[in-house]
Amino acid sequence: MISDKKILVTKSSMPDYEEYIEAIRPLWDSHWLTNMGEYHNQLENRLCEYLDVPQISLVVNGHMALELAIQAFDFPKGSEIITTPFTFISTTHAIARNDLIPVFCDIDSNTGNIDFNQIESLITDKTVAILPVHVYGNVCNIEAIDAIAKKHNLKVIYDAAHAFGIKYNNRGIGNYGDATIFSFHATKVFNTIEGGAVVFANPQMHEKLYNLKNFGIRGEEEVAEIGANAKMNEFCAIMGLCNLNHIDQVLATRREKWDYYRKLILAIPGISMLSYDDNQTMNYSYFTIVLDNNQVPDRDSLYDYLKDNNIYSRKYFYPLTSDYDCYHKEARNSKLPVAKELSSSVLVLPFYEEIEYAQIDNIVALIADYLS
Ligand code: T4K
Repeated sequence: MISDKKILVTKSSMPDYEEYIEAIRPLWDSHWLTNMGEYHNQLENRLCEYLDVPQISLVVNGHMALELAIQAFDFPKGSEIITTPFTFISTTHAIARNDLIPVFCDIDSNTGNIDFNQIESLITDKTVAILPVHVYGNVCNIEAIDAIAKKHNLKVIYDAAHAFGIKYNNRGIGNYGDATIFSFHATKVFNTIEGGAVVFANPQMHEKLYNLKNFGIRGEEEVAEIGANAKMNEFCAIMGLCNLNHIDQVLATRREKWDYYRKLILAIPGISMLSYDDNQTMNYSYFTIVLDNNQVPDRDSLYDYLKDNNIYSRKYFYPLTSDYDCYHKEARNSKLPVAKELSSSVLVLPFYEEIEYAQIDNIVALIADYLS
């Protein structure tokens, strides 16, 4: 049953062409295209409301959100940050590019998130922070992480690149930890083409980030910090404003399709899905299946088989970031058996707002046939 067209792992949500064109028209009058323009500011205000956070700082992408959020804490060079290896490479790079050392902690096989039970054993006198990821929009054990951080006087910086719009205990996910970052990349449930944002618990940190994302400039004749250029431009901000007009509908459609997909896929022996906390809402971002590792054929051959049938799933997140050449040295002594096992048995199947029910049926039937 080869699909006649390529089905990719995701497909960006976009507003109608006319809506976007109409929305960008004023830029031809103002000629103001970037550097904290009107639409940048409008999007910050609307996101504060939507994400239920008191303040937010937009940046050019999720990676710079993380890199600059870490920089804003002024940790001494060579300090250690405890983090997960089961993530996109951006998370680990953001630590290393701040001249800090990523210390990899194993994960929980039920959720894919950092295993909070193992964090304390990794703390040394160089540890300054914990950087967990709400992987696939699956909320970490916030209370446990918070308690460890308080006990050892550590900062908590959440990578919520996958967790747009999620609430935990009825509060926006950005309200937890000392900082939370979001990604608004084209592949995310909400996109600004490229984009990202940071939320800090301490409101004064937003001023610091404002400077850091604009070269550290404080005034025409004053540069106080070694900043970057990480400003979101007006075309991206307007894409965000348009996409935000439809986000509730996008999430409702995703939910219906997710429930349908989930029911079918879980009927296949040897396939499971990760568990989500009862106290969180979901954003239906990544449709991730876990194959029983004793299953024959294995994950990699299923991936290849689907590809031969024009279905492009992804092995997010394999390899572990600790296994890439540039991090191998740091990870040499880490014991990460659960992360290794999960990373070799997960597969993210195509899923997006516009996926058709017939395409879901086709994907599930192919998998069932191949595994039977
Ligand atoms: N932290 C975490 C935990 C993250 O997962 C990410 C990013 C970040 C931090 C950093 O945030 P950003 O700096 O990216 O904002 C993709 C995304 O580029 C990346 O944002 C995402 N995580 C990562 C998990 O996935 P690739 O290399 O797999 O993307 P690519 O180009 O293969 O695209 C995947 C599929 O998406 C395509 O097959 C089709 C679809 N697509 C792609 C693009 C670029 C579209 O429909 N439209 C598009 O414009 O990294």
